[in-house]
Amino acid sequence: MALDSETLAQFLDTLDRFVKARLIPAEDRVADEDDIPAELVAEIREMGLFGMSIPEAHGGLGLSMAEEVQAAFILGQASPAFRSLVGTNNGIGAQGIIIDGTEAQKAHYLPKLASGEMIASFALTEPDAGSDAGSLRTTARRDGGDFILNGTKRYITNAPRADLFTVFARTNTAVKGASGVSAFLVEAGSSGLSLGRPDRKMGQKGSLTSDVILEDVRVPESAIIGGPARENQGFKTAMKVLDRGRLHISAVCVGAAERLIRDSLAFALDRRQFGEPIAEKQLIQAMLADSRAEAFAARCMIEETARRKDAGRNVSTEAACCKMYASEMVGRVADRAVQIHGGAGYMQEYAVERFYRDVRLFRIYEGTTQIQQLLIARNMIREMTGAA
Ligand code: COS
Repeated sequence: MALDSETLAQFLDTLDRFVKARLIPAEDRVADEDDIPAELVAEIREMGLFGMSIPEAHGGLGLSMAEEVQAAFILGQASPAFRSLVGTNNGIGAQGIIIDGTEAQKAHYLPKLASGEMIASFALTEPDAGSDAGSLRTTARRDGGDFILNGTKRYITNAPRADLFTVFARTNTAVKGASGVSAFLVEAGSSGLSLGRPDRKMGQKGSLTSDVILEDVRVPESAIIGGPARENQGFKTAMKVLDRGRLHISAVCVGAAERLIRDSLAFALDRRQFGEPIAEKQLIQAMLADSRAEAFAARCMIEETARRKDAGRNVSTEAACCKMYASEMVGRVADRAVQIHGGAGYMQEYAVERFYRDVRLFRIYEGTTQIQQLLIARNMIREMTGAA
């Protein structure tokens, strides 16, 4: 455990109260303005939420995976925009440095990411490289002790807010697949780096994404995560980062599901039809019970996988199982939540309408359900046949 149990309990309790008192009441405003008010960003920073999983030695809270998922269960109860704001600094934006970075990279960037002074972003996806991430086309051409980056990254979470990008680019153009890719740390404001217009998304308003365009962006070879020795090793960094990220997203799905269930139950107890609250109707009860059981199952899978990860085990398969199950689960729960609300569930006055759109993304980003299936089955075959 990174925190003693009393400190952890206090932190989670404070987070729970903050989510209920400050974040949930601000959800409609965030959705309307497609942005998070500056005063809330400041409060989120003060609570240390940008650095939850960054090691204490570098200014973070140093939560273990088991602890981080507990925090994500709580944070996931509010609009995903809030989680997204801090998600890249705790997850895909910072973990590459934490897992594979040099001591100098950690010392330089992690304290600023932990405090929220810098926002990090993970730039892997491209217009023609989504699920097949290894086919990315962004190039990094060596020029003496530097590299020159060219390419376009797409749907990059937090790009409009980011100060630091982890850019995956092909350093070996002779290789088409994953083995010719390196991970570079590129700061916003670098000459030749620009952003596309913020994307207009189906949901998750307030979580900002855009293209990142690289035109002859020059970086030193020391910008490779892990230093020049890790040239062409960047895809492995991406996969390790995603293993952890998928577990985190799974926990956020559980948080959202628990919120949807709570809202649905409250509505069903209040709403009367045929002379009684609809919560007394067995067909409504069946939906509530299915949702509760499925959310509980996902919670248990995630807690167990997080424990295994903290114990040093390879959890690629389990993390993919969690991501697949939890993201599909919250989709079903959101659908039932709208159904339980009836006509009201289709109206913007009720949070379930917004969550129904928001949670759709969980089945897509950080690896689609189909990619999780592919990973799980591929690992099963390898385990059975003993193939490396
Ligand atoms: N941890 C460490 N190393 C890993 C790894 C992991 N979890 N997964 C793969 N690797 C290594 C492999 O061992 C392999 O190394 P060698 O070349 O030394 O054998 C290398 O990385 C390439 O892996 P693989 O052969 O599995 O690459 P593929 O091109 O077949 O890609 C998938 C595999 C499809 C799983 C990958 O492209 C993927 O995850 N796609 C989805 C991308 C995604 O999630 N995008 C979301 C964007 S971020 S929001």
